[in-house]
Amino acid sequence: MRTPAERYDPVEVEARWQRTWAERRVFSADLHPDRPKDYILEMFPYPSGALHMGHARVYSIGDVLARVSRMQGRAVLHPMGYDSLGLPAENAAIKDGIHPRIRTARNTESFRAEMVRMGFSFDWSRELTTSDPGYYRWNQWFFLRMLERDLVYRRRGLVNWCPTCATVLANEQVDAGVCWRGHSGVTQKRIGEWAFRITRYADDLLAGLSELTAWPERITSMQRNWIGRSVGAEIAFPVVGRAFPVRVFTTRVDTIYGCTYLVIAPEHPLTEQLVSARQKAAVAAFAEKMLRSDRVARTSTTAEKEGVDTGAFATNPFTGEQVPIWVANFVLADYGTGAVMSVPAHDARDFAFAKKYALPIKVVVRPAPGAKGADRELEEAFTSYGVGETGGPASGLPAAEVRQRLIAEAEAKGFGKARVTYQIRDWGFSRQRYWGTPIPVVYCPHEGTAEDPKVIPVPDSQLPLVLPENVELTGQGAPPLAKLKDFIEVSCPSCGKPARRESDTMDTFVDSSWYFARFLDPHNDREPFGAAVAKRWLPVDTYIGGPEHAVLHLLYFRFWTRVMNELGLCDVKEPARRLITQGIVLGNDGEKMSKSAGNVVSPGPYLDRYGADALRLFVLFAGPVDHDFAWSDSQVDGLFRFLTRIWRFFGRFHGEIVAAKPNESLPGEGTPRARSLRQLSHRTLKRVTDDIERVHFNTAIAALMEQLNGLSAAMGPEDKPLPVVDDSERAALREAFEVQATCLSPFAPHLAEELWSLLGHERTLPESAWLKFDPALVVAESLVYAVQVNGKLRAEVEVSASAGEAEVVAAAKADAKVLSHLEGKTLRKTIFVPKRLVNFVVG
Ligand code: ANZ
Repeated sequence: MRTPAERYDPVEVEARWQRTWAERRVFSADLHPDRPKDYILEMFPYPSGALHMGHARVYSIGDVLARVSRMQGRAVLHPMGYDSLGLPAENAAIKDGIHPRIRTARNTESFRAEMVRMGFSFDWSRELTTSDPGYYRWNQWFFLRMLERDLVYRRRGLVNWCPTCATVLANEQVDAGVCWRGHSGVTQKRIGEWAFRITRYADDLLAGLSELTAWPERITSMQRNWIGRSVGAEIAFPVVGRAFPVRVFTTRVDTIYGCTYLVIAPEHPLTEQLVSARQKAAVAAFAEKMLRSDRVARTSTTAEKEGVDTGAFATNPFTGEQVPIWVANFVLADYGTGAVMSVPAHDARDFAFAKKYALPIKVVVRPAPGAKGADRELEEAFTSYGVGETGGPASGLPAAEVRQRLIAEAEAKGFGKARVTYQIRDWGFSRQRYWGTPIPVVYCPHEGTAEDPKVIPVPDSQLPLVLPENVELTGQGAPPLAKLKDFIEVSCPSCGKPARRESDTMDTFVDSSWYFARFLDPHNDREPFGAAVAKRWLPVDTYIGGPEHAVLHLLYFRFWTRVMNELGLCDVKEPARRLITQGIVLGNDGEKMSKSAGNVVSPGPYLDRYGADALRLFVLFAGPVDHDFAWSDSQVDGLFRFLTRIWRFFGRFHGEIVAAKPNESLPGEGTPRARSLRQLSHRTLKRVTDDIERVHFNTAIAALMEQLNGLSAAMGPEDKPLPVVDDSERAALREAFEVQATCLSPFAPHLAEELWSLLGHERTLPESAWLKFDPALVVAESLVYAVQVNGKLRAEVEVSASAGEAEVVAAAKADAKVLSHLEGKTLRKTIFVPKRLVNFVVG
């Protein structure tokens, strides 16, 4: 039997257990094919310079769940890899000339080493990195399958362009004119690009949200808004003197009798065709200005409404009235039909615009008679559904009914129909950059034309299409791959004549859209992953990561899973059953940790000084998982002291503990101290088990601290001689340490393992079972009151901690010894000191 060392040396202990876990392969997902599965996944990192505290936090959260689940008898899949393609490595290369592949390999090494030092229970045999051709060849394979199904297509249109990143961005990657990498000044540019038809799944992605009951509401509602389903009608207004109509999308066709003008987006293809000669220059200048302005700013409710008359007119198909057509900033080309019918009396934007440009306002809906504002002149748009008075033939009916009738009429007469539109756009994913997956197509001018060459897919047999090495990265001019003759100039896979390869690469969000499935089968070189493993492991049971991905990755991977489902690769449609989003780690100064703020704390130095356990405890104890918290040196130090206190306490009693005969003391037996030790253990076990289940890790750790305090209080202070203990107390102490090691193991796995082995266990904690508490010992907390009669201690009574004065006094009076001192005397006064004593003053 080993004896515990005097001083706890985390660096030595941690490295030793990490070696043992690795040698015994205790974190392999394949150990127990017979057990129920639990797939626990944290968002994999982009391997930038070094692991930071945000990583330490998210992986610690996942690791608690993985370690407990394993001990609770499930087969746990807990893998790790690297999202290693993407812009930062390329941008860094432009600065210092180090090839992205070299930098990425270096960073990956240091990430792995630090994650191992953190003691995360990953199944390292499944490690993957997306810059490996063995991984991204399947991106290419998916692309080809999607091309066959018309789920991917080439389009030419206005795209978001970030001048700093020198690339196109998806709508999901732009927030209020700022790109997802933090650069402002995103503009619109007309360019050819590739897009995934995510809109085909808009309804299904929306419907699926209601099944995601274990996702934070905040995330599902962000996705709902992003998809932005809107039910309305499309109505064609013939343009006066032209052969074509302007089609508008409206959710309030019931107000169409109040339409006094149309607005068409300045960049709408019809705008140029309908504009009058007199207004041509003004409209063109306005369109040019809009191209340079930010799309979010343009449409914000507070933005100044601006527009120009096109000089053209359209006919309201219901009334035959002619209304002017304007262009304005607040109408977007890519929503609905890119044109609106304006009803200034009932829409706030239209109202502001009409006031500014003196356009007519016509009221067709009024507040019900007697309702607030019913008799007032219109000072602002009345946007609710009051009483329709000029709905034409449907006048006077409720709005919903008016809508139905008008749509029916439009359909019958052929100038309109019911229509649903979505805010979500197809996902533009081609990037004009180097460090990404090459898009496997070739442009053949012989099968198409020189201006419009035919797109020829690269055959599967030529995959992977490997990213060339010898590239010059300048961040300027044509995309890097376009400058590589050897790569670009190929013979067409179909006709064999000279053709050109695509020079764009795929957005990095493609890589992360399906990596969770590749972890099931990372070495498969025949298919992305096998059907049997998919059946065994999908979906992810718990997914943990940052909420900033709400409408990016967390939307894309739901789309991709639907595609994989259609391809017959898996039978689930939703990738993750439960989602946990974590808060961010702020710097010492309370600001978000970032290089530019100069407040980055990296785990390395703390690992050297305090070890991984203290660091893990800190990030888990600092607050609830979804809250932000600030880094604090002194708290890490405090948690390290907590661990060393456990160690010293354990050392003091180690001799007694190993001398204990197991199961010596049964409930109800043994000394009062043995009984209260046992209650403390079982209560702690219950609290920690329940708290982990609820993902309340900070309170679970608090319960462990209380356990240690309780133990110290029961066994006397450190500087006093050891109390004499009997067999029942020895057994109770042993049980206390078994509980402590078990409960500590998800948070501070190394110290826990050391305690566990010093208790004489042969198997490691991950190979052992989570302990079960005994309900009989988890009675409500109790308190002991001293009972005095005229200031003299006569008895002690134990009552429930929640007992009030009346209950405590009653219990005190019921005690035989107290009773004997009260008998025959007059009770003059009862003094009650909460949590401590009752004193009966008698005379
Ligand atoms: C007439 C009308 C009258 C409207 C009224 C509203 C109130 P959601 O719910 O977001 O789908 N709209 C349509 N296409 C637009 C575009 N490309 N750019 C800017 N606005 C556009 O909003 C639908 C409403 O937004 C439509 O219904 C249209 O204005 C406007 F009392 O049509 B409405």
